[in-house]
Amino acid sequence: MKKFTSVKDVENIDQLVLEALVQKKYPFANKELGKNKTLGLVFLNPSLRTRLSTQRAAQNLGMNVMVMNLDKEGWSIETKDGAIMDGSAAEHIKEAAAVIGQYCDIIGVRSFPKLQNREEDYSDEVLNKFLKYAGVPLISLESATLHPFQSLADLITITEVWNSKPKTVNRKPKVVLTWAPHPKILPQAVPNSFSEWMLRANVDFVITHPEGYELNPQFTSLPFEGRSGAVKIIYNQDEALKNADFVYAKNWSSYKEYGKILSQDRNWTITNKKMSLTNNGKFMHCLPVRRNVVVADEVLDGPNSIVIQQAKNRICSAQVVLKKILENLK
Ligand code: SN0
Repeated sequence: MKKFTSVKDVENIDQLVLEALVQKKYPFANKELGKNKTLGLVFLNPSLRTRLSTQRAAQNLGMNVMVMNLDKEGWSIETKDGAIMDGSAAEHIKEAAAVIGQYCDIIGVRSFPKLQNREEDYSDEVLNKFLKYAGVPLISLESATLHPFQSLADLITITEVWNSKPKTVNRKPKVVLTWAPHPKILPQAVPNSFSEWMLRANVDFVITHPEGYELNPQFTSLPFEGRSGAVKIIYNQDEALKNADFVYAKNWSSYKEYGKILSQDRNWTITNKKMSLTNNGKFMHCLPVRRNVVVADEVLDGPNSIVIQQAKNRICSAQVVLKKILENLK
């Protein structure tokens, strides 16, 4: 593997999940692989799970790690080509990325969208300029449009839980991604990414959201090799939740009316009553989560919540990808 910015960088996702589960079982089996190699993690936005799990994964592989909160600790960065830099930005991304590339063997970058201009956000400028100028393999720690490590951890978790069921269950799991209310304007990266991974996974995938929250069709309706393609979108949440094996809740702001909050409807909050419509479904969320807005305490604290297992799987998700990139460096 040369980079990890989307599911498209993965040759075989089922194989990657199996290898991740091997990394989870034997976390120190490859601790010589990363010897004398350095991972640089560059954050332009806050992080808890991504920062710590990626660091832990790199350490398990014997790597050194450097972390920089570029937004708070670095020079303020200019990203536009041809900019006349007589304002507040002191350094252009061309030099910043190239210099960090001199210090690191692999670079991870987190950069959220501004949610003001759709074209600008969907050009994923920071990620793509790091790709262009860093000169070393790049991993996305959540870009303006995608969060591939999260989606890989989600698929690992679904696989683990589903495979632990008695072998008499011989069908695909039904996975429902549901929009949920939130007080703030949030990116579409997590749902975009979850959708593009679920489209390629061996699951029945449904998305439910109020009208106007349709995601960029680029991530929900791509037809491709061997699998059928389009995501089922159901606007009635109760109907969508029927017989779900996994309920993945997440808020996002509108893609159509870009960056807008179109609904704050608390009828979309995931409660025990909503979960009772499912097939004893498991509750998932990428975290951080707003309790009693996105999901009721009773669900999050209940026996069917697998959010902590999901967060734990961020380690083997990052570790399997770093392992594949390190193997390719040699
Ligand atoms: C981010 C998002 O993309 O939705 C990161 C998720 C992994 N979440 C938030 O920014 C939540 C912020 C909040 O105030 O709840």
